[in-house]
Amino acid sequence: MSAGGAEGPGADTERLWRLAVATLDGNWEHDHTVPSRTLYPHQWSWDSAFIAVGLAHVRPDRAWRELESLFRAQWADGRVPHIVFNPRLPVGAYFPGPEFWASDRADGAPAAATSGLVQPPVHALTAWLAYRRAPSDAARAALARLYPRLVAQQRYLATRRDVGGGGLACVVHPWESGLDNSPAWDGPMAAVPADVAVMRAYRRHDTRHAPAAHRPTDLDYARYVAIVAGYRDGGYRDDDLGRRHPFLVECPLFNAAAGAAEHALARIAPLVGADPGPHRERAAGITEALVRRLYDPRTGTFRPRDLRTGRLVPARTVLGLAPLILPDLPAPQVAAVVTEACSARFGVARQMDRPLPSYDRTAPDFEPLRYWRGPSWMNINWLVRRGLLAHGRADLADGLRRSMLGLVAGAGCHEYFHPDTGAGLGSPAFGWTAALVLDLLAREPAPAGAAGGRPAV
Ligand code: 9WN
Repeated sequence: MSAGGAEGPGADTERLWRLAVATLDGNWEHDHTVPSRTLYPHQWSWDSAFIAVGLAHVRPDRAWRELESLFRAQWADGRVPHIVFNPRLPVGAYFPGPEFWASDRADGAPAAATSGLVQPPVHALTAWLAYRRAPSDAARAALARLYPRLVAQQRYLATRRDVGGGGLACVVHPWESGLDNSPAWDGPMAAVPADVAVMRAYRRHDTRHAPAAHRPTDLDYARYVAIVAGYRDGGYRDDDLGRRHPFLVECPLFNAAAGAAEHALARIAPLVGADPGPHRERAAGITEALVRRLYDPRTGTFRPRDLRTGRLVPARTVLGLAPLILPDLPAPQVAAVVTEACSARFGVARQMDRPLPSYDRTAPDFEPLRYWRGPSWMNINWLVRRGLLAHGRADLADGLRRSMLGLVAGAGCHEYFHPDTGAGLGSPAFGWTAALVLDLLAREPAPAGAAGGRPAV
């Protein structure tokens, strides 16, 4: 394939650009972009963040509407819900739907029906990138409106979710990690009491649109539903979680996103008349806590910590590479993570056929078709590529970029991809895949006021 390859941009670039824009336009829904018209027809939190990065290249006004519509559904305590339900859709358009989450019964929930969980806080980073891509008075005004909400999002995570007391936020459900059925959660999930028979009472929506063999199992879903039900029945309150909640994990990707958010807020603050100092301090604190609590010197990797057992989980997943996005990650950890990324487990190289898989390719339970247990995903590859660039590995970042574009050139804007064959899997018209392709294709930001964004063809 030639899209954005060493041979330079060409017809393939133009074709990809058009496909990506058409995919984003097709998924646009009055004030947000749906991840997928079929599988995920509502608004998802980290999807909207990634999507805003792509929209900033082509429809900057929509990038801000995307983020602002999400943050309008922020709860009083600062949490940004992982799903904002579109009231125009019929009951059953997604499971579990608004009737299951019952946010209207919880204190501090917004007027819109939402879930009560969060997702990785990549929004401040993407707001900063969207602004840098298309700076304007309107963009600065949008940033000024978003800034206090982004700060409140961080405060919620740093206070209500620091259940371990060590300076990191914990996730209370695998859905909060964004990598729902990653092998990283197998141990913590096995401890969650659930009976697969409960699923007889529900109708799964996902397996109507994707093969069951690609999706989490019914037992996974029984546990997902059980964890939500317990949290919901406690009013989605976070006090005393350590005593009563069955799933509590500190995730390296989630916390790396929180650290990157503080770095981004330090860049945004002067633009909106705020002090960047506290953001820099908090960023340093998160990086220090990540290294102290989640870095495993024995294997040279970052791993999630299960707060129920106090132990790091054994699986080596792509989550462990995410701390690379922190510009202040210390050199020994940078070197170790780059070594892990370049190992046979993940295969990063200057010339690579396929992007990163979501799980260690050499693991006996690597599953190339099942969701986050093997397949390649654009958002994770995009984050790791940013991390490689941040730490001076443009050579590896370029290999990753070309392999990512090769996937989409071959298969289209799919949700995820077979890690060996590159076949497209899941939804065929997926929002963040399209958005991040635009970001990979675009040149670096044009100077303020210049027309930029579209690749030379
Ligand atoms: C549950 C929307 C979301 C992504 C997640 C991905 C998947 C939902 C699901 O889809 O999760 O939140 O129904 O499987 O795992 O990362 O945000 O694209």
